[in-house]
Amino acid sequence: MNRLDITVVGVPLDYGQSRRGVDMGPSAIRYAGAIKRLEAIGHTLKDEGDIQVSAIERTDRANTNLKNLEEVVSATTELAEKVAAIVEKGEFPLVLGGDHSIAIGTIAGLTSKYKNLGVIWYDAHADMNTAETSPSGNIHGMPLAVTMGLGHERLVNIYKDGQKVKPENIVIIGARSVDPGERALIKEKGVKVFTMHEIDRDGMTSVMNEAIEYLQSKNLDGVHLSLDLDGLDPIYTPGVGTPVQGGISYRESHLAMEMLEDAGIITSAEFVEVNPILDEKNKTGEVAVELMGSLFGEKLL
Ligand code: HAR
Ligand code: MN
Ligand code: MN
Ligand code: MN
Repeated sequence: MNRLDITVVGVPLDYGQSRRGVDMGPSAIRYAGAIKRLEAIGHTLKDEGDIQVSAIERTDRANTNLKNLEEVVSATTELAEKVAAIVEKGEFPLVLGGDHSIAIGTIAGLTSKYKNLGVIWYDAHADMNTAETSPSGNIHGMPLAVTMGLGHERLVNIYKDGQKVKPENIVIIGARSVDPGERALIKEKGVKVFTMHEIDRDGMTSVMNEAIEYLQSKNLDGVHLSLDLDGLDPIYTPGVGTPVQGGISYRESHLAMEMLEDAGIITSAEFVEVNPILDEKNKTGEVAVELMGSLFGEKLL
């Protein structure tokens, strides 16, 4: 990989879902050595610290079934502005979560530079619920719908109004827990999904080749990797709030990252859902950093 100017932003947000603790994710990932690991590859790192998130949940609830909407709107708005400033300087944004609702802000900010952005969503879940279809009211189950312009208007209009990414520019990898409303939306919008079935049947090499070729056919000016650590099997990443067994393996995940690096298509990344309270001695934070190593060009030999 070319040497990159990587700018790190942490988002200690845990209000997009119901289990506290994922707000400590950015610390856990830093503590696992993210900055030094990427510097050792030859990249230049700048850590801009964390977005401000209130430690105290608001009690004046907005009139909606979406949990903690105000907190999520304020953190993702600040994040979007930060990410926009980073890409405008020609730097590579590396965002540390936080729950997956933060992707609403990351992706919104990316659109200040990228006018035809692709997204790889590495996740056990599709995160394509809207307020109407969500079984939980948890906003971390909604960010991919929001980036397509679907869902609560406060979320859809963060940073700028409406759709940020075209549905046909999205690839989901690792899905194995998809709600009925999400399934309908995937079909209706034509989102490309590689479930665990395709990974089992065809192997990760074939899935990644197909995913990369698919995105390369779309005339994109950038591709964002949104990696939810629950995409991996919980035996490798136990420190996540919504584990789903039967997931992507540790080696398959390294391979996926290495193939993305070889393809040279990734222009921004985020690593989300690391919850140290649920983790075993920061194992999940460490896996996040190891995968970053492969994504940013670390070689075994
Ligand atoms: N689909 C379920 C919901 O909407 C669970 C979503 C869990 N999401 C994440 N992010 N952990 O992938 O509530
Ligand atoms: Mn908190
Ligand atoms: Mn997710
Ligand atoms: Mn998930």
